[in-house]
Order: sequence, then C-alpha cells, then structure tokens
Amino acid sequence: MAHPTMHLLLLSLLIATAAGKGLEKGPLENKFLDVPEGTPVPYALYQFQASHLEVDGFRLTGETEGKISISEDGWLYLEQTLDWAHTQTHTLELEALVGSEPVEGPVSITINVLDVNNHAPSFNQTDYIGIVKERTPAGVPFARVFATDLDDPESPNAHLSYTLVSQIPNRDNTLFFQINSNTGEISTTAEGERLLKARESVIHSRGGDFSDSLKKRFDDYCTPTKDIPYELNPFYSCVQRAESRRLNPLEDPDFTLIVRVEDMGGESVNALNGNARVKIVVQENLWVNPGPINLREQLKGIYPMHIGKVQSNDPSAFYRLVQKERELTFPFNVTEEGDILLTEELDREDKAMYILVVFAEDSYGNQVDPPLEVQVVVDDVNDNAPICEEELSVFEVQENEPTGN
Ligand SMILES: *[C@@H]1O[C@H](CO)[C@@H](O)[C@H](O)[C@H]1NC(C)=O
Ligand SMILES: *[C@@H]1O[C@H](CO)[C@@H](O)[C@H](O)[C@H]1NC(C)=O
Ligand SMILES: [Ca+2]
Ligand SMILES: [Ca+2]
Ligand SMILES: [Ca+2]
Repeated sequence: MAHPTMHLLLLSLLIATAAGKGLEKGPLENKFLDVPEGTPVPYALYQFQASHLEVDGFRLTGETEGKISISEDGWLYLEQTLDWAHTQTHTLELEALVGSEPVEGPVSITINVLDVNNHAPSFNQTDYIGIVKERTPAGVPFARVFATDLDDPESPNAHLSYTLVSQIPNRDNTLFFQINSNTGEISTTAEGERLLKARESVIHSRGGDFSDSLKKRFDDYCTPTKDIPYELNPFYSCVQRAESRRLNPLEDPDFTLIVRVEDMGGESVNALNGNARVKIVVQENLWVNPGPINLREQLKGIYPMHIGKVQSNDPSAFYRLVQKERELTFPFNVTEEGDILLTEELDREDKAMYILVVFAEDSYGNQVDPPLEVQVVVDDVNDNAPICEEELSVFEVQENEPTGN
C-alpha cells in the first residue's frame, strides 16, 4: 500500500510539524477529526495504535477519494489536499491487520473538512444596468448587483459585503447613489433624489417612434432642409447615431458606478474581493407633485376651477383622485388630462387643509406611477390682504429693502 519512501517522508514531516501542532495518537476506536482544506501535503492527521502486539499493517476503506491514506505504523495522513467545496465530510473505515487478516476493527473515522477562505467572491455580471427616474425617493432600490462565493455560506468566508468604490462622474464630490452592503441593492441618496436630472434627448419616456420624433426635432432645428433626404444628410445621420447611442445605457450611461464585494463581512484585512460596474441612465420624470396648493377661501369664480395639473410617465394612464382622510366634503376632481379641479368655494372654518391622493393607473387599475399626496391649504381671507399678490410682493420689496440685494 504505502511505498517505502513514504514512511521517511512522513516521519520528517511529523518532526517538522509536531512542535507547533501537538500531533495526536490514540487507540484504534471510532474517531472524529476536523481537518482544514488546502493544507500542503503530505499532512499527518492522527496515529492509531492497535492493542495487538503482532499487528503489522492497517487497511483504510471508504470515502478516501484517493486523498487519504494510512501508513504501516498507523499514521492517518493526507496524500492530497482536501477541498471543502468538493467534499465536506469523508467517512472511512479502518482495520488493523496481521498479514492480510484483520485482527482489530473496523472502526469508523469521520473527517470533517474545515472551510478556509480560499475563494474570492465574484459578481455574476461584469456590467449591470440601472435605470432611475428623476426624483426617485432616496433609499428605494432601482438596481441590484449580485455576487457569489464558493466558500462555506455558513461561515464568514462567504459573508459578503457590498460597497460603492466610486461614482463617475463625481462633480463637487456629491454621491447620488448608495449601495446596501447586505443586499447589493442600489438606490439614490438624498442628494440624488433632489439633483438627478435626465439629459435632454429626442426620446422621451412617453415612447413613440424614435426615428419620427428625431426627424421632427431635426426639422424644427435645421430649417431649411431643402430636399435632401434624411439618409443622405450627413448631419442627420450623425445626430441619429448619437441619439441611438444615447438609447443604449451600456454605450452611453449618465453615471458609471464601480462597486466592490468583499467576503469576511468586509471587516478583515484578509478579505478577498471582486469588482463590477453599474451603468446608470437617468430618465425624466413627468410625475411631479404640484403641491402644496394654496387657495383662498370663498374664492369667487367659475367652478369647477382649475387649480393644478399632474402628468403620468405613462401617456395612456387614467387618473383617480381620493381624499386621504375620510370626510364628507371633498370638492375636488381630476380630469382625463390630469387637470385637478376645485368644484366649489372653500371655507377655512370648515376645513383648513385637504390632502388629495392622486393615482395614475392603467386600464386594469394597476398603478403606473406611485401615488402622489397633494396638499391643498385654505388661506384665510381675513389675514390675507386681497386681490393681486404679485403687486403686493413688488411693493414689499420696495418698501422693506431699499438697499437692494
Ligand atoms: C445574477 O443573479 C441574479 C440573482 O440571482 C439574477 O437575477 C440574474 O439573472 C443573474 N445574472 C446572470 C447574468 O446570471
Ligand atoms: C369628475 O369629473 C368627471 C369628468 O372629468 C365627471 O364625469 C365626474 O362626474 C366628476 N365627479 C364629480 C364627483 O364631480
Ligand atoms: Ca470567500
Ligand atoms: Ca473554501
Ligand atoms: Ca375666514
């Protein structure tokens, strides 16, 4: 079984490692051993000592996978490195022999392979794409990155932590994006919610045919077009190329994020890591809260009166308006075009503030934009000097700030 030189080799190894490790030995009985993966071989595990004095050899059977052996003098050792990702336990049987006859055993040996951190986490894509609308609330995820680690998922070796390494561009050192270190979800920061702006583009989120809207825009800006067909107009094809690149976030993103994943929970200098890119396109958002809307009570005029407007990002959306608090009077309505109407005069003594909830839905009643809560504040006629607010503010500036700004 073991060739003659193995004995010497093993012996020198034992002497070399004995000092540090305190190698163990014991009688031939059932044994449970924890063994780290990835050790240099040969690697001595344990010496079994038979009680029969005539014993001159051992026989090892079971899940050795050709990696685990026994020497003539009872040393259980590794001939090849164990691999946790391949096998987590090896179940073996051992007998002591005289000649080829078993005289003791079999006993059972269980080798429990201990995971070490020998795999770096890796993202399942090198590039991710995220599309985010202007004014997306901070912390609401719009994209997600995902990494795996081949080490033991129950151990810190595969406990992954995501971080944002950089945002390109990053003018004024303001991060518009953040990543959830546990989930890899990407969302806007408060600054991103406030400041992200879609680039001017021929294509609007309203959809429609790209080439038609491009031609129209081109005609608007580049008159007279004479009678040159678009296909033969080099300037048109140049604009067309730029616009179609703009449609593809992989080619022309607004932002590129470099994200990193680390194992060991990201908290060890020995952590291994991997990186990926997230390419982000910012889309315009037509769904804007028109409030708060200030209205004077007992306002004379023609009812229903137009007091504000909403516009869904989905051109075929249906609008619906409800009152947030359930109360009897609700003198508001919304038209198919998103115009918010006041149906009768308000009275501040009845109610000083309303909260209108505006829904944009498809024909099945599914929301196509998140509901907007629009505040309507009823101003008191008696405290508010009447008639023309604009003139009043000009007058105030002249009177109170003579030095100017
Ligand atoms: C990456 O993993 C996520 C989550 O399991 C999955 O949704 C996505 O399709 C994967 N991407 C690829 C390229 O396999
Ligand atoms: C709201 O306006 C719609 C038309 O836009 C009309 O059909 C409906 O009756 C109005 N509802 C109320 C409560 O006034
Ligand atoms: Ca790992
Ligand atoms: Ca491992
Ligand atoms: Ca009043």
